[in-house]
Amino acid sequence: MKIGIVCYPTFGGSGVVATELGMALAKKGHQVHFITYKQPVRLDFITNDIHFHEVFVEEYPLFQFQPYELALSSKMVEVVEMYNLEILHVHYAIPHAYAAYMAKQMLKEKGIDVKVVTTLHGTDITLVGSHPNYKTAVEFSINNSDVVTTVSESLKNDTLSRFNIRKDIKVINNFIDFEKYPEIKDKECQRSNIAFENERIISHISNLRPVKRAADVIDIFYKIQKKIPSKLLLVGEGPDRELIEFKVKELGILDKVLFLGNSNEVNKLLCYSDLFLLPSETESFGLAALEAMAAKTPVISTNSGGLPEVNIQGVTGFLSDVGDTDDMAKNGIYILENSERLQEFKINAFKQAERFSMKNILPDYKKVYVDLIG
Ligand code: GMT
Repeated sequence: MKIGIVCYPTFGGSGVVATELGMALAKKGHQVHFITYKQPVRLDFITNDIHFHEVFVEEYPLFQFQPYELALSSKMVEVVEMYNLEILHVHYAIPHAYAAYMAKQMLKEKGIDVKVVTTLHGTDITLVGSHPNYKTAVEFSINNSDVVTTVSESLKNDTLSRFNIRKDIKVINNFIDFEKYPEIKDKECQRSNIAFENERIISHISNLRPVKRAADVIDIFYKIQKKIPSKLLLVGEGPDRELIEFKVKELGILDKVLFLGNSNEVNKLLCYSDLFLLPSETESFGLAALEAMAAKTPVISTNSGGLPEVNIQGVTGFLSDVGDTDDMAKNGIYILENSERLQEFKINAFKQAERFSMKNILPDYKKVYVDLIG
């Protein structure tokens, strides 16, 4: 098959899923064309079957905002024509689904019938997409995609309740490429680089936007480390970084918190981890939690959005109400205070992650494509 993948190329979950999907398809011999404004950060696999097409928007003094959607639609038309693409798979509705609709119409005029698959990821529905500024266009482009998928049941329900949707929505969960999670726990993962022998290692990975409630991460860690000697690894960059750095300093725990910035090797960082914190306001799925679980790390999360579909209460970790940092700290201490119990949670987390392995999920996407193009 010849597939165009449109995504955000940055560290956000939707870009990660789109890139992993493209690489997996290319490994199976399909022709994959990434169409976006920068090479995707997780693209770490080169073959004849992977192509990258940069969408370039030239600055012009008249424009206050650069017309990215226009340039993206034009690029999609150009690439579909040149490489005979059969499918455009767009990740994140804004503005990708709308730009794909425009490309489809332009191609129709040339007698080309390209199929559009839209995968909704979360904030394109919950936070941004349903805002009155975007709602009409998002609803229109969902209804005019050939196939629509969401990454969780929860996001499907959110989409149906916030928009007037006439299309069937398929749920295809996010997935993990287990080849990237080798048995590195004991061999290469030198915990002594980071923590003393008696310390537990706690981690959080996100783009530090307000929806991630990074200040709650600090609160939870502060409460845990009073009872259990521990270190906190913070991976990611974003608007709340300064706020939490300030908070860490104010609480006097600067020596226990490592700010590691963005990383595209989270699997290697997670190998150190005993516990993962994800106290988000909402998560359509929580790919970061799944990545932690694939690295045998139990998860303390909120119970909002799609998180209960990933993290199982009392088995792979615990879920609490948004903002209830006392409960999250209490649960974290419960897991960490007993080594046997911690080991059990680690094994359970890994087993649950295996349910979302790429080999289980990839066939669902392939079926969508095959059903569309025959
Ligand atoms: O929230 C992020 O970190 C980025 C965002 C995105 O779209 O890039 O993530 C969303 O998509 C991920 C992949 O499907 C999901 O795992 C995240 O839960 C979702 N984020 C939210 O719903 C807040």
